[in-house]
Amino acid sequence: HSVGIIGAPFSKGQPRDGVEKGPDLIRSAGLVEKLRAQGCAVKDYGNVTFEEVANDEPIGNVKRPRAVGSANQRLSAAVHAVKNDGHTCVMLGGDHSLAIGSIQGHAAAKKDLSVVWVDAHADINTPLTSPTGNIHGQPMSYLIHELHSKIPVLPNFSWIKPCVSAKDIVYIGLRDVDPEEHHILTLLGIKGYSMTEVDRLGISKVMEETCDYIFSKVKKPIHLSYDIDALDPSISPATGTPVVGGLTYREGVYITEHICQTGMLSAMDMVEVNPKRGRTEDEISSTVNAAVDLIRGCFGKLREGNHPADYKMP
Ligand code: DIR
Ligand code: MN
Ligand code: MN
Ligand code: MN
Repeated sequence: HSVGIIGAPFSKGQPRDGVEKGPDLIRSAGLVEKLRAQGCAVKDYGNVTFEEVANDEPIGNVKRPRAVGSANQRLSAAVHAVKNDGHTCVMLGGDHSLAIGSIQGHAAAKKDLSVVWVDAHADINTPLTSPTGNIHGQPMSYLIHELHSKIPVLPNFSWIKPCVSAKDIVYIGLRDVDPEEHHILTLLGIKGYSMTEVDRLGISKVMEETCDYIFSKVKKPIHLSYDIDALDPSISPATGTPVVGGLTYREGVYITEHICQTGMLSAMDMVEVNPKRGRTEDEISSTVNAAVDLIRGCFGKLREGNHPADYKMP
């Protein structure tokens, strides 16, 4: 695997401080070294820098639209460049509003994508349905063709072009979906495996069905958007909006192993790791280590063990 890493230390898609520390914390846990040790070629592109936006007053109830729009435009260009260099892109967030730029930049390089969204939340509120006004609960709505007519004009958002079809999305891990979001998911017939389906089918069947579904016509490149709050808060408590009853560590890793073996992973996001939400050092390290392991699972780490193809026993 050839991996390009981009950090996006950005938190203004939601109200809690600390999530901007995610990228450097995940690197400090040895991400690059561990990926290299498992045989990946890794280029770290460093962190995207974001402009300070003054007077970023809400538009309707949408909070900090100018900062979020501008940050995502920069991220989009950075992801596009990593894809043009031929790497699988790993975007380290930051909050989940960054999926706007990550998916947009990915789509600019690879026009037909499928999106696998692993999250407790659907993040598909429109600016008009959002109960909180936080853009990290809205990124999918800006990206889906079928919702384009429902998106009002926002400052610094005019560069965004919808680039994903409702039929090319699969959700896994849902357990905190707003009524307005549930309506959108139903209306558009979006495929999803809530925690109820994970309980009913087991994670192996969920992944088998997910891949049958996204590969039913052509094998499109996969964008995996992984919100660390998909995992149960007993494993990843250091996140802004933890929800009980989440994926186990093993279910979370299984998703990455299965996506890896499709050979179609083209870009991924690892978002919402927030050290300031951990109450102890152990809570923080458990969350960060889980994020690292999920990324490693995407790039060939197997729990059964690995050895290099050219290994010679001494
Ligand atoms: C809620 C919470 N649905 C919202 N979303 C979160 O703000 O739209 N997403 N926490 O990660
Ligand atoms: Mn999310
Ligand atoms: Mn291009
Ligand atoms: Mn979430």
